[in-house]
Amino acid sequence: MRAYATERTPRDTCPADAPDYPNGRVPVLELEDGRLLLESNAILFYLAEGTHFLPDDRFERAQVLRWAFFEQYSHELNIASPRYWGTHNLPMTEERRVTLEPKRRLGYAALGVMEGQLRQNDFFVGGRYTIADIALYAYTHVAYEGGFDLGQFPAVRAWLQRVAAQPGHIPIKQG
Ligand SMILES: N[C@@H](CCC(=O)N[C@@H](CS)C(=O)NCC(=O)O)C(=O)O
Repeated sequence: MRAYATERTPRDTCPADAPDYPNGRVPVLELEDGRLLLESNAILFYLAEGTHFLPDDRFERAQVLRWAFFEQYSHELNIASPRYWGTHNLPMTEERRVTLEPKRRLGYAALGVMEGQLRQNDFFVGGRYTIADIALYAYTHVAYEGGFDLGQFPAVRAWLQRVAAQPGHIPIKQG
């Protein structure tokens, strides 16, 4: 199994209309038989099947999906993009400038939703560490690189520490 996740996939070597990379984006998981799986949360779901990172209980599995969809629709779009512009030194175009304020507002709103959940719970689903936590940890722990201040979210900060303390945790900047 191979995973392509650590580098940005250049558009010129990975065109959007290539059949295997219809979105021209990483991560992509390649299975032993050559099949490719796109979308980070689909990959998490696939890898977690049959492990304690994905609950067996029907309602809890649906809750994992709930947070995965939340991550894609409310969190990643608003928190990861400004970070990406900064970490990749992209110019602050008019289009980016116009979307920055709404992204900031919606990103903080998403962090507020997380804060509410984590005030009552150590982890997002079922009181234990699951792929819902992994999905949300990814861009939350580097949100400061996109200009987000987690100072007003103590429960989120405590949860970040709990996730980083999980066995096998590998920091993002360690290969
Ligand atoms: N919804 C996708 C988003 C993937 C995505 O946007 N990946 C970025 C890097 S984190 C990318 O490949 N960007 C390349 C580009 O936009 O050209 C997922 O969660 O897998």
